[in-house]
Amino acid sequence: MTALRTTRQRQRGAALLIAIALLGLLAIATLARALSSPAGTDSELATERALARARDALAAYGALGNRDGNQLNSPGALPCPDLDNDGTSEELSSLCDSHIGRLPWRTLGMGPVLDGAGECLWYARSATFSNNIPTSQRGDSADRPALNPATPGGIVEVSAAGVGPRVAAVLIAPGAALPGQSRSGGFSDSGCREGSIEQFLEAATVGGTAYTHTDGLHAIALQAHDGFNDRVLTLTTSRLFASAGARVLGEILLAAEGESGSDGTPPYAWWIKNQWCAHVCASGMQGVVNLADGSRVARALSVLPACVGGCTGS
Ligand SMILES: [Ca+2]
Ligand SMILES: [Ca+2]
Repeated sequence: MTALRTTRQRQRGAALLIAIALLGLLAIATLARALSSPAGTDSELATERALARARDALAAYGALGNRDGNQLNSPGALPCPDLDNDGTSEELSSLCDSHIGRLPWRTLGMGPVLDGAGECLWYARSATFSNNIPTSQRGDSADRPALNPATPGGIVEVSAAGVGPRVAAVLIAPGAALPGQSRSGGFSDSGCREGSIEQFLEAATVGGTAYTHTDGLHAIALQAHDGFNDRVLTLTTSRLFASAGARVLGEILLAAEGESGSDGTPPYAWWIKNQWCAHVCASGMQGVVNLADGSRVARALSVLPACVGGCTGS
């Protein structure tokens, strides 16, 4: 009898150990699953982070107007999107036949920029902000205006409240493929899935009017719903020229330091063609660039170009 009782106790002990082991495995599996598939908020955070990184890089690029840091392009000019999915901008005018495409992350000096669904960002710029427009032709026509803080953006922001302000550019996170959309299973050399723009970006209706991302003319800021899951972050003209204006003030300083007797007039075509003299003013010992949203960029400068006037109200 004693031997039988001992055997039963051993069996119960073994069963208990197995149960504990199974519970442990279940806990490990649950933890692993939680870590490998982020919750909705983590995915959304990844998307917001990608959009913000891309916007900062775009504004920085726009401050120089080109990748090489030379003086050929206008401060504030934005690159052509990547239209053939290799990560680089179509920089030659003859190859840039659209103002919407994928973010040219190689040209911006970034690695691949992915949203929370693992998709590459898209990007649209205002046609008038194109750095495919030669500086020598700026100010010659309505579609090639002088590029400065007063130049209006060409992309219309759309929210649930309706049509909003115009912006210089928009970054778009496409999100996961929706029913009816088909994207390649693999990735190209750029790290982005292949597929036409309609396979990534959608349209939405606000107040009875349909707006679409695929035309590159709208920035639709709406919550995801059936048939629409794009997320956007806009680059306003003020945010763009906060960087580009700082560069212009820096160029005045460099010109003044570089040549004895100089009044700081930058010796480049972009200064004249983009009418910067009318967009820099003097406030005490500071050079100031006023931005469209009422904010301003200022820098202490010992001299300012002779054509620069005093700031209104200072
Ligand atoms: Ca390309
Ligand atoms: Ca989408």
